[in-house]
Amino acid sequence: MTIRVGVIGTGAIGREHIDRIENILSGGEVKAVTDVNQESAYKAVEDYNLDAVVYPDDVALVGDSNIDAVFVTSWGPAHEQSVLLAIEAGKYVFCEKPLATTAEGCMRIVEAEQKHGKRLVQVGFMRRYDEGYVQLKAALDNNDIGAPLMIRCSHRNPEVDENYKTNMAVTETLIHEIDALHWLINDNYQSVRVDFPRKTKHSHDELQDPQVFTFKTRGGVLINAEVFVNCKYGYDIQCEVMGEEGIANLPEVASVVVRKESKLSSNILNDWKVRFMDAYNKELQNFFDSLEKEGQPQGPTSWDGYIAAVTADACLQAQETGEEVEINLQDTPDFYKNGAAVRN
Ligand code: NAI
Ligand code: ISE
Repeated sequence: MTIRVGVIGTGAIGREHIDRIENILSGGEVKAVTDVNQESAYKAVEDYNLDAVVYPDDVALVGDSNIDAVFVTSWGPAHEQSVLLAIEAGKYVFCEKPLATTAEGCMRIVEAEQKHGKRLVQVGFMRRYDEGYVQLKAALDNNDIGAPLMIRCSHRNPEVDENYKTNMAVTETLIHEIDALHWLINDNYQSVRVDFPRKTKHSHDELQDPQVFTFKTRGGVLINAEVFVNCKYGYDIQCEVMGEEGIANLPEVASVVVRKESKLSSNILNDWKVRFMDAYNKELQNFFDSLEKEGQPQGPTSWDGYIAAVTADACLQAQETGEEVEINLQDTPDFYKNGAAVRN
């Protein structure tokens, strides 16, 4: 079975996903594209030699009866509308993060999906497919280091452009940690506060950088998550879990270690596209395979998108107020209980 895909948003990650669907993965084929920048949509068709229709907007693309699954890779504020349209049309959806930019928006999607009666949506939290995170989770699930007590993690980008503002450290960047960490330890967040160390000279007026978020979970784990998006030296994702019996670290990306001229050195990656390439491939292959085998996606759910949005909203409030902010999730509907990591 080949899943016929329509892509909404042919920017950076839209093109990356088109490339992997067409050239790396099996089980999918891009048959339609759209972008508010129509030139970009036509260029994607040309660059990837697609046998695909270019539509003027998401309404027209979703209405195409030859499309089985919709990939939502437009910018965040446009996601909710496209996902709701796709659910209404009964199409499968792969939606890049964020599922929607507010918790209310995510809840509208959750409600629409439940009304449809079957899971249709997978959210692009690709770290759950990264080999390092998979190994770290297996060690924790296997009780290798006993009960987790503390987590220290970092999300560092070499630099960001001038449009990147303080709030985007949460909505664009920390959102990956927000999803990955509660999944790693099967726990939910209770509160968050944020501290702002001295600002790097490499930032600009509207971006406080770095930022340190401190979460408490319902199970009592303390999480210290640093976001530093002008760190200059590379793209670096770190995670250390301290347990009652030992410590488990996210593995470093494999890189040759060179001893030369009195120096010991190895490379650090510079680009998220490269760091998580295998994870993106696996998440999308899993999406296609699940549709074929199970008739519904098995990856991160709309409920995971909702958890991330509620938590992100609390982080934004913590940024603005300087206070510790409670994170209040609604109870998980039965519909999502097999897919979401839950401890209510
Ligand atoms: P981008 O700015 O390169 O591309 C977004 C594209 O969407 C642009 O071509 C824009 O014209 C188009 N667009 C905006 N509104 C639209 C609408 N209503 N209908 C159709 N097209 C529309 O951005 P990028 O980096 O590709 O990010 C896209 C999404 O993917 C964002 O939500 C971002 O957070 C997410 N993302 C996820 C990553 C991950 O690691 N999972 C990595 C990078 C981005
Ligand atoms: C980008 O939007 C992503 O989603 C990447 O995965 C992330 O690591 C990067 O920091 C974001 O800017």
